Parts: sequence; C-alpha cells; structure tokens
Amino acid sequence: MSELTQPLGAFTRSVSGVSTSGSSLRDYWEGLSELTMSRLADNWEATTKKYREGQRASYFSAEFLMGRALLNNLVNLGLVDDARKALEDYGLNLTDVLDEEPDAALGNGGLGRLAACFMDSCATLNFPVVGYGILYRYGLFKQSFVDGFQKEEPDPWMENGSPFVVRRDSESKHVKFADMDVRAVPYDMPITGYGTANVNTLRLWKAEPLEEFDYDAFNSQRFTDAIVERERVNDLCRVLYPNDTTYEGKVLRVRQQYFFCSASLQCLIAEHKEAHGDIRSFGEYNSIQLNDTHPVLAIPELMRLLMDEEGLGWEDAWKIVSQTFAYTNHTVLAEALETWETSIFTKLFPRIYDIVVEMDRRFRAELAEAGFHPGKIEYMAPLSGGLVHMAWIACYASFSINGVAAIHSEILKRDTLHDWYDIWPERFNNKTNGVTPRRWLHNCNPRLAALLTEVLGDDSWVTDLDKLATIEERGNADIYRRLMEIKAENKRDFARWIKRRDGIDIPTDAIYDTIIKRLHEYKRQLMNALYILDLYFRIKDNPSMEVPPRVFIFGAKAAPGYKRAKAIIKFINEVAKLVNNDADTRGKITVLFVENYNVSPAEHIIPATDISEQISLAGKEASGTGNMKFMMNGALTLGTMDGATVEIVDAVGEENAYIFGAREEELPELRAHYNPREQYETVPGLKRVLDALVDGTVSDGGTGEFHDLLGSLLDGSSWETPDVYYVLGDFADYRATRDRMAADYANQEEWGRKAWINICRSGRFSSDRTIADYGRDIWGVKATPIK
Ligand code: OX2
Repeated sequence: MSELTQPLGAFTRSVSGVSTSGSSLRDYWEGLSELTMSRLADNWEATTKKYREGQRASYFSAEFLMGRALLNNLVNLGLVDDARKALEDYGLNLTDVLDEEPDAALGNGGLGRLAACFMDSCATLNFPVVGYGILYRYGLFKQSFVDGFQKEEPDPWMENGSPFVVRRDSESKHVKFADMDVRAVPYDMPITGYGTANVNTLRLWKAEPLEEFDYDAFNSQRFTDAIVERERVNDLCRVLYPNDTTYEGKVLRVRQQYFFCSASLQCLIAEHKEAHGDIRSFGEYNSIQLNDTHPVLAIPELMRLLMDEEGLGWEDAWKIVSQTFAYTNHTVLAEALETWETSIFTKLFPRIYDIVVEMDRRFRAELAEAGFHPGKIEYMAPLSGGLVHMAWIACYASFSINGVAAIHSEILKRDTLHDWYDIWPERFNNKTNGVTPRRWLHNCNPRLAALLTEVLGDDSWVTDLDKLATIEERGNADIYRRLMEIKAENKRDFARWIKRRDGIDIPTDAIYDTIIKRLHEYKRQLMNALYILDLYFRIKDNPSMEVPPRVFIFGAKAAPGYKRAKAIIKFINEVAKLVNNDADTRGKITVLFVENYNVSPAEHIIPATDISEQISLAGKEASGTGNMKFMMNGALTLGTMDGATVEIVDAVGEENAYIFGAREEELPELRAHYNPREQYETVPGLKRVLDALVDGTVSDGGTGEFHDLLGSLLDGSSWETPDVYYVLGDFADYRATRDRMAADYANQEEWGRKAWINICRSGRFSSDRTIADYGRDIWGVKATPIK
C-alpha cells in the first residue's frame, strides 16, 4: 500500500461525507489536493518566516495565470508515484483525477502567464519573493463557438472554495476610497519549487464589506441600501478585465488596482517594521517589481502611507519610493498605455490625486531647471491633458525600467520611452522573458523529459536548463529518430485528448502546425488563415498535387469588445468548415480551432506540435513566451524577426528556423511606398483568397464582418491606414517559407536534428535564468534556502 492510500481514503471521506465508493472524481481531486497542502504546510510557514528577516522582493501584478496546481505540487513534493498508486487502489487513474481541476485563469495571456512562471522560478531558486495580486471571483471568460462565432460565459473557478488557497483573516487590511471602505482579506497560495523545501507565497486579495453587515441600515427602511452597499464592495474583485494589451478606462478597474496595491503595501510596511523597527530602511530591504503599469498606483500610495501614516516628509518619502520600485514594460502598442481621467482620481482617492499633483509640480520644476523645452515637459509630465499618465509616473519614480526581450528594450529606448532614456539612461535594462521548464517540459512532456534525462545521465537539466547544451553533440540518427517517435506519440495523445474533450477526430500522421495566443490583429492569425484558404484552392485546382498531410491548430480568445478579432475567429471557423468537409482535401489538410484555449490545453498542444507559428508584424510583439515553450519541446519556429524570436534565431542559427517577412528596421521605408491594392493584384494567390471573403465562399452570417476585414486590408478608413499590420506585404514570403518548411518535413532525420538543436539550446529561455537576472541586477536578493 502506498504512503498516500490511507490518508487519501480518509480525506475523500471527510470531504464528501460519504464512503469512498460514493465519492466522485472531484472528491478524489479535493482529497489529494488537501493532502498535498498538508504535506507542505510546515515548510511554507518556515519559508515565510525566514524571508521576513532579510532583503526581499515583491512582484505586484494584476494578473497571475496559474493554470492547475495539483500536478505541479505533486511533482515538486516527489509524490506523483505515491498518488498514482493510491488512486490505483481505488481503481482510478491519476490523469482523470487531475483533469477535474479547473484552471485558475486569473490572467489574459502572456503577461499573466509570465508572472506565474516567475513565481515558479523564484521558489525553485529559493528567492525571497512574494507575489501580490487580486483574487478574482471570475477568471478569464469561458469561450465557446456558436455557429463559428465566439460566445463568452463567466468562469467561476472557485465558487466552492479552492484547496490551494488559504484565507488569512488575521492579516486583513483596511482600504479606503472616498466613497467606500473595504476590508482586504488575503488568500495565500503556496508556491512549491522543484528540488527544494522552500515554499513561496502568492498573496491574492479579496474585497469584503468592512462590517459583516450594516445592521442599522438593515433594520431600518434602508434595507435595500444595505444590500446594495455590500454588493458594491463585493463587485470590486468580481471579474478580471478581459483585455490583453489594450486599455479600457473603467472605474472599477482602477479601483481594483488601488485596492490590491494599498493592501499589499500596508502588509509590507507592517512586516518591515516588525523585522527592522525603522520605516526609514524600507527601501534598503524592499524592491517592488511593477508588472506593467497596472500596479503603478503603488507609487503614490506608498508616498501617502509614508507621509500620512508614518509621518515622513516628502523628501524622505520620495527617497524611499525611488529606492523601491522597478517597472517592467510589456508592450509598445499605443492602445495599451494606461491613462486615467483626473476626475476619476479626484472622485475615488482625492489624497492620491493631491500626491500626483505634487509629483507633477516637482517633475516640471526639475525639468525646467535643467532647461527642457516646455513642449517636452508638457508631454512627459505625470499630469497633462486632463489625464494621469501611469507609464510616465512609473518612469519618474522607478530606479529600473526594463523591456522583456532585446529588440523590445531597444525600441523602448529609441521610441516609446525615448525622452526618459535621454534623461536617465542608467535606469534602462533588458530582461528577456523565460518560461518554467518544470510545467512546460518536464511535466507536460514526460517522454521527452525521460529522453533528456537518459542522454544527460541525470535530471539536473530540470533546474539548470543550460545543461542541455552539453548533450547537443550526442545527437545522432538514433536520437533524432527517437525524438520523432516521441512527437508522434504525443500527437496520438493529443488526438485522443481532443476527441474526448470536444468529440473531434484529427489525423495523427500529419504535420501539426500551431498558433496559440490571444487573438489580435498584430499577431496576424488572419494571415495564417489566408494561407490555409490559398492552399485549399491550390489543392482544388490540382487534386493530384503532392502535399504532406497537415493539421493546422488554432487556440485564441478575443476580447469580448474587440469586434475585428471576433470576426477573424469567425473567419478561421469558416475556413475550417470548408476545408474539413471537402472530399478533395480531407485527410490532407485539417483545421482544428481548440475551443476555450487556456493553460491546460496548451500543456497538451505544445508537446504534439511540429511547427510553432510566431508571425507577428516585426516590432509589435514585445517578447512572446509561447515561442520558447515550443522550442523546448522540439517544435521548429516559423516566424518573423520579432520579440524573443530574434533571440531564438540567434541561439539556433537561421538554418534551424524558418524566418520570413519584413524586418523591423526596414518597415518605415517599406511602408512609405506601400500599396496593399498592388499586392492584391500581383501577389500569387492573394486576390483569390481575399475575394473569397466576400464572394460567398465563406459566410459571416450576414453581419458584414468579412467586408470590414477586407476593407481594413485594402482601403483602411478615415481613422486607419490600410493594412496596418502589413498582412498583404508579408504574405508572399510567408507562403513561400511555409511551403518550403512543409516540404522539408519529409526528411525526418534532418527535421529531428533541427528539433534536437532547438531543445538543446533552449537553456537561456528558462525563467530560472530570467529570475536570476532580476534577482542579481534589480532586486539584490539572494537564495535563502530554509534547509
Ligand atoms: C504581453 C506581450 O504582448 C507579450 O509580447 C509578452 O511576451 C508578454 O506580455 C510577457 O512579457 N499585456 N500583455 C502583454 O503585454 C501587455 C501590456
């Protein structure tokens, strides 16, 4: 009998209140999860205590896209085999039980998933880092397709509680708005690391009414007022805003931001005073990383707390603030730059507004003193045009400003934040993103993990991914063959998974070519779909054409208010319908749009993929992180020179990737003479696929959306230049490169060799490397193991 069998039986009984024979899979999941939590409790407490003594960092983020927790924790605690055996004794299989866990989708996409990978690496490196965020009641919406259109539904991911969050009433804080007082209650999630006893913390705040109930109001004629007031407070954390890289000036959103920043700072100040007595040393012990501008209200809020609650003057407070904050920028898209109308600030938090006004006054004075042009000062000031500029506040107050890939950090210095770089060049640095090799290789691709461990002779690569570089030279025909076999088995697993999940059949003996990311015009999923439609027409023209069988996989959610993105989803689904149901193309090309794409589906898709599509317009994708996950799993990149793909190509060499399209530095010149109508007329295949948008080949259900798509590409509008994202400009090169890539797949040994090189050189894209860089260059934290 395994170590877990007995306690598991007891746990499932206590959870369900019935005998184990009456327990559901969900009960077993809960039982196993609670057992896992009990196993890490002591180390968690010890870690928390130890971290409070020394130098530490806090990661402030409005999003943490954690996905599932159970498998990750079982792996880290070395309990997978025990759990498997324990469940076997009840005739159950571990995979089925793991599948019961809902994804914690408290994030939109890359930015939120990066925060989750960072938490994993901080724990694994024994770094004294705590994550702070918001306990949304509803995570990112659930997506379904109805007649090919995206529909959204709420995602109540922990309606009946979650075994992986612990409520800590005693550490509640009080957050004040001008129009309401709120209790902030922390819910802590343990973050286990691999090969360490340390257990770090992710602290997520929930808003509750200060008083359990306003009984005076309740007992009077104001009954409904009391209920309404309660709901107003509960509303605060109700939902994650579903926009990725776009900003929406909603009052509730800025309330959420202030709420979690204030509560987290109060916590940090209380802990600092307890450990060190004197508030003046706060900045020496604390670094706070701001994950984009969403938590930038922490800057004026720390000023307020230091002045109003701790009694410091402006200069002393400012000195601490400017020792404390570091800002990460994640995008150069103009629509993502957060600004808030000053009237929102004066209404919600007048004191914060006063502090911003004073920051603004001092900033303007400093620049005027240094002889800056008034126009430039007006542009850079925290307050201008009736707006509060969050990114400008971040740049002014932070000692470090970083981008998330080399090319992105250069664009920040050259364009987006050029004026700040001119004044404070020493603040600027690059921290290329990374992903955790535990979740994204070891746990999701056990076959490949076993091969790597076998070739290396041990599993040290799991925490030191650079080790893989040492086995590159052991690659040989046999290894490449085994690699391709593993890929083939992973495809069969994936096909079974999608059959069971959505009832869809896909061929397994085919090239799996994948694009999974948020739906955005700049990411150019439309270009991908146009290629597929063009290929379909080519096969129709010439049914005996030799084409390797291919499965084109999509996964993407569109922001509910982003009409054009939703039209692109409908278009992809229309192309899928056409292609999958035509006898001439059946089995040759298949389109699979995976509904409700999320962290867990990614864990199935990535290990099965041969081709990683990273096709954004050069200069637009700050980094990308999916590109790294694919590389680690032996997919070859088909991409533009954008984001971290540039560094992937640098690592593997252009001969081991498929690169196409305009380069970022060429674009201004290319665009100056660009005429999409000319592309439409002259580029092979283009006219036919574009016409298909509106000639009845595919249907937008009478909405006119496909006309709009075509218009946006060919003509633009009074507010938009045509083909902003250069889809038609890059199409010819994309088509040629993608065709060549598919043909190259026939040489399996050569393909396997390239895949091997990609895997072995993925070391620098481990988030362990990224976090080691943050720890050394920005936070000044050191490994602090409890054992
Ligand atoms: C994303 C970026 O679009 C993506 O390129 C990057 O890899 C990721 O952040 C992590 O750095 N919201 N999401 C992003 O930026 C913003 C803003």
